[in-house]
Amino acid sequence: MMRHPKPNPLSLRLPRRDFLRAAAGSVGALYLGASSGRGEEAAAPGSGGVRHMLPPLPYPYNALEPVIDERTLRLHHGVHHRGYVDGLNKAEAELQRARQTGDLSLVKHWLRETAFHGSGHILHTLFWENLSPRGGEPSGALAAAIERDFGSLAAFRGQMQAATTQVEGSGWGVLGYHPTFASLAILQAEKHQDLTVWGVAPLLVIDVWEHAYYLQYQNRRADFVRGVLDRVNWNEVAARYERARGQA
Ligand code: MN3
Repeated sequence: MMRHPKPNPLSLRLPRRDFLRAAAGSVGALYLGASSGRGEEAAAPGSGGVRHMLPPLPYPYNALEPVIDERTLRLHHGVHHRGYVDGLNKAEAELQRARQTGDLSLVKHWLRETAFHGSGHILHTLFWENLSPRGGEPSGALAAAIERDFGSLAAFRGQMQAATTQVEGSGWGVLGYHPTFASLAILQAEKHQDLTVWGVAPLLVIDVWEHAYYLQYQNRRADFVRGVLDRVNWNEVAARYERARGQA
């Protein structure tokens, strides 16, 4: 199997720490055994860059009791999270097949699957790593940023508690850093994704709201997109790619 020398920006850097400790009871250990150590494995060229793997938990299944009991955590990690990993690999394989055969009719469907399972995989991986048996309080630059952007740790906790509790239906509460605004932000995510994959750095965007093309192209959106793709500033895209790789 070929390995990419550089990590794909989409890939997760999953530390090998605690691997041995977690391996005994871990479903993920079976997958990690053959991997590069990131928990994601380089795949053949053209296939999307990585074959995704279920990372082992960074602690034993009973380590979070009584907040999360062992039965719940085994099911959540070993069945639900694994479902997202498998679904993401399947969607990326189908997209590869579409590129190879030229039958692009189901791209919308497989991108929806990519967004759903990709965001599920990323958010669950973060969730496991965000937790520890002991808990604690933020310190240093993060504590200062929380104070600056929310007023106090207590005020942050209040808003995070409300935002997460008030998610409509299934979803997530998220504390994020917004690089454009250089500030922290609390977000809600419904389901996992809303057609994004969390953690992606945008490199090239194309506006297809009607105001972007309708005066000139009316309903011929495809002609507009084709024209835009002929006018891309690839130097700018490459510069963004370099910056995004530096952040990974
Ligand atoms: Mn879940």
